Amino acid sequence: MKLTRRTLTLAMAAASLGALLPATALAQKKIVLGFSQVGAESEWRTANTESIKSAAKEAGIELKFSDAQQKQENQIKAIRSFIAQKVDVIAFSPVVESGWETVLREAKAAKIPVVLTDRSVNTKDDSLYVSFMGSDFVEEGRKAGRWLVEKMKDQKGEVNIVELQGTVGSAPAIDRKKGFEEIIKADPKFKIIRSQTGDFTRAKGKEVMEAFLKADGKKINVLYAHNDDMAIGAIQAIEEAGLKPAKDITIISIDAVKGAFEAMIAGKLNVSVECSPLLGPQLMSAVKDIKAGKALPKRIVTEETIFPMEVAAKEFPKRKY
Ligand code: GZL
Repeated sequence: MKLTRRTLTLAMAAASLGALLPATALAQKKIVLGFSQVGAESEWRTANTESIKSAAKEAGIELKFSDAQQKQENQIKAIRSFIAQKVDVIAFSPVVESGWETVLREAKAAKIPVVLTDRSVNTKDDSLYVSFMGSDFVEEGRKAGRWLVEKMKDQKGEVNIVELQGTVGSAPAIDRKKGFEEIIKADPKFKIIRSQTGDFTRAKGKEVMEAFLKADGKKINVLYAHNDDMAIGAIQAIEEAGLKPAKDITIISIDAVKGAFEAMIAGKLNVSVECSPLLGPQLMSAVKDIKAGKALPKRIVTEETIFPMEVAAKEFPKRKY
């Protein structure tokens, strides 16, 4: 490129300006995101955490990450710490729906925008958060119910269902129950004879299923588990009771994590409704939009499907979580 006198002058001016400004001012200041995660209770959660951490790295966003070990008080503490550190944006997956308004008002007073991911909160004041991105848990419950109604359409007698609920008070537990019951109530042959929380974990899912089997063993036709981890724990209990999972007891679950595909391929789980944990890239894009002053939709719904055991082997190699 031929250097004209003008180009040379401009280049020298830029160089001298650069020498005047501290290097940091020249480098784009990194966006700082404070993220409070529910915990590490399930395969789904582990995949969700991985998605958030890798997407932050990819996006060049500084991530301050906190694991609340499924305790709301730890999430509130983490959010207050992010406020004190004056992060640019706060995001979190609320372990339960209620009890957030005070701390969200503190974030609002500090002028720090908040994004809800995965789960939502109960609040009348939706100015307390910019956007909620995640699955439609009611629809996930409906998908589970519709699959069961279709599977049992020729069944004449009663269909006795036991239900392993997710964490008490959490949006997925409340809404997955609601959606499932909305569908099965159309036919009185479907009866939920027992329903108890397994807190989304394998260990608790196994423990509660052992109690269900002890109380109602032979009467149980169907298990509806709000996530795969509890279903996998329950499968162990069913086998230890001398019964065949997915044959003696039809098993319906939600998440579609790797463990669910392995169980379906082994013929031990009938179906898993997809609930994608891969929210990281969408969250980082939202964070950048917020910093750029762009408006965000209040609700961003994750697109999902359902995987019956018949397609598991074909679909498994394509799965990303
Ligand atoms: C759903 C998520 C739930 C998963 C569980 O989006 O909040 O929490 O279904 C996880 O596996 O523990």
